[in-house]
Amino acid sequence: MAPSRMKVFTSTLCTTMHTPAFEFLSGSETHFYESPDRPGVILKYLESQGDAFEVTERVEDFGPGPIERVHKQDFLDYLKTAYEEWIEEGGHPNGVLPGTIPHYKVARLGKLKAANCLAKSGEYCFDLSAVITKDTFKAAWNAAQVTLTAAKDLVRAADEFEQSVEAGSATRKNPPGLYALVRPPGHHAQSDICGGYCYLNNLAIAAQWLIDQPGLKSKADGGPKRIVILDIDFHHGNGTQEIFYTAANPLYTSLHSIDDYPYFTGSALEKGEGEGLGFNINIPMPQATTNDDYVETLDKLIKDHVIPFKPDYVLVSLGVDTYKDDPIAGFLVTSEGYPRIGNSIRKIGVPTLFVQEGGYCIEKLGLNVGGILLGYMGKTGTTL
Ligand code: Q9C
Ligand code: ZN
Repeated sequence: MAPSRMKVFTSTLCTTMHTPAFEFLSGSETHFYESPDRPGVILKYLESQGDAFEVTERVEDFGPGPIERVHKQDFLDYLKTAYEEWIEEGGHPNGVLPGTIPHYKVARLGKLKAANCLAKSGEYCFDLSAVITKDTFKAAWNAAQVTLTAAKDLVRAADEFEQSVEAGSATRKNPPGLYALVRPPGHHAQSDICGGYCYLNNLAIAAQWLIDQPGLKSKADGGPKRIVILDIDFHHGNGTQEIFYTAANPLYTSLHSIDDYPYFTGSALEKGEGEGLGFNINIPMPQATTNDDYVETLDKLIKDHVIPFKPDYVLVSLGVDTYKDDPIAGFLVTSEGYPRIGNSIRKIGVPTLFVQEGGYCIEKLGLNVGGILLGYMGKTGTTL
């Protein structure tokens, strides 16, 4: 039997606590696009889809260990205390925002140490879109814990699936899927720098945790579980790339716009280093990419790289800022395209955890995220 309901892991302890007042877009001050309203509209859509989804607010506490495996201690200490220090120094209660970022043509990092929070805010953040508000650290921490809770359930679901396949009651055509509905997002957060609405890299933390579990062995080679990260957010996941750049597992793959944010990463020439060489695959696409172009490119990536890696799990950085009306992006994917994308991911035939990243067209956010998840389940949305 194919699993008929997809489990959705979420918690208001992450989704509503982080509330920056504004951001800058092309030189003007605007509302914060990565809005606390985003998870609510997604949930509302998922709950309108008959009984396709099962929402749980259960969050397990994995402690700091799995987060410290991915992020550096000095960065975590900074994130935890930044807001308080900022206020003590006389910073605006809106939150921590760098004024000076140590540009590579200026900085001599290591020789000069940031003396106060205003200086550190530049050292630990690469752009102006990751304001640290009063509860940002707690929200990001809880988002990581929710994602870890989902990752642990992925292990259970995958084991159950394997047994069902052996017993002949399930086929590899319908692998189980799970969804971590979290914010703030994670894929721009590197090991020791935040940016792009991201503070802690939820998906990277979950991937490393899965690889680290001593009792979990890969079906392919008996080593640690093999993971493919499929990053389908419009923007390149510079954070996830950096975190795993020298590792042969997970395999990081990304489809993204080459002409857009974060501008200085995401080239196809970035292939990984050392043991990681060949295990970082960037597929930049032009602005105005359409459904057909996107699905064709995704299918080729899956055939050429994802399936040959023999993953035990697939972790998807799920962004729907590829949508044609996204206010900060530039692709032309439509709401009809998302079920096709989900269907392509289903055809990998491997248990998959979807982790929420970007997507800023609030009106269609539920429909588009839901489209991917329903497409993965071999269903289509009722209100397409
Ligand atoms: N013209 C995510 O989707 N602002 N982050 C860029 C673009 C920051 C996107 C302005 C965009 C961050 C998770
Ligand atoms: Zn994005």
